[in-house]
Amino acid sequence: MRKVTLCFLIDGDRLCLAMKKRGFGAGKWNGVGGKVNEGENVKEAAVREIKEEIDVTVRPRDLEDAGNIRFYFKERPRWNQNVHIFLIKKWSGEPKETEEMKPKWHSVNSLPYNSMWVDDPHWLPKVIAGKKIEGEFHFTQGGAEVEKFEVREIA
Ligand code: 6U4
Repeated sequence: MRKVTLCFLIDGDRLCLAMKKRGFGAGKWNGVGGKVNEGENVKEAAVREIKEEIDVTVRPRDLEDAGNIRFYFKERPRWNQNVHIFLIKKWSGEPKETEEMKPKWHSVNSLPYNSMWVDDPHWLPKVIAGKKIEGEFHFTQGGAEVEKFEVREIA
């Protein structure tokens, strides 16, 4: 299964989400991340994607492991992915728009869930609250509908 990263910068009660401008999940507000390349570990991949997608520099030790979720797409098993989630409280630089993503700070109390992946309301509040999670979601309709899911708090 594809191994990918998903990273959230958090500053008090503000969360940085980025609008994906192209590719998988285009048009959605999301965390920052992408595929883990050959020869990279998950944290190296996260650091690279954050730099490429919003031009922010993060040290590997400042990536807080918030757990992982496996996403299964019924009609498109090639999209199945194991997403490693990181919460980040320390970084350098201000998020900037790139060819791939347009970042924006959002209040954690009013996140744009209608323009996010449909699974996010089921687990993102836990991650923001500092919980570590493990879960899985089974999608139909190419990711538009959740058929069944489970999210467990593991720390
Ligand atoms: P391309 O193919 O160029 O778009 P890349 O930018 O590396 O590649 P991709 O597809 O590898 O992006 O990564 C997908 C991103 O979307 C990862 O950060 C994980 C995230 N993601 C995938 N499914 C998600 C879901 N159901 N809910 C969610 N984020 C998801 O919140």
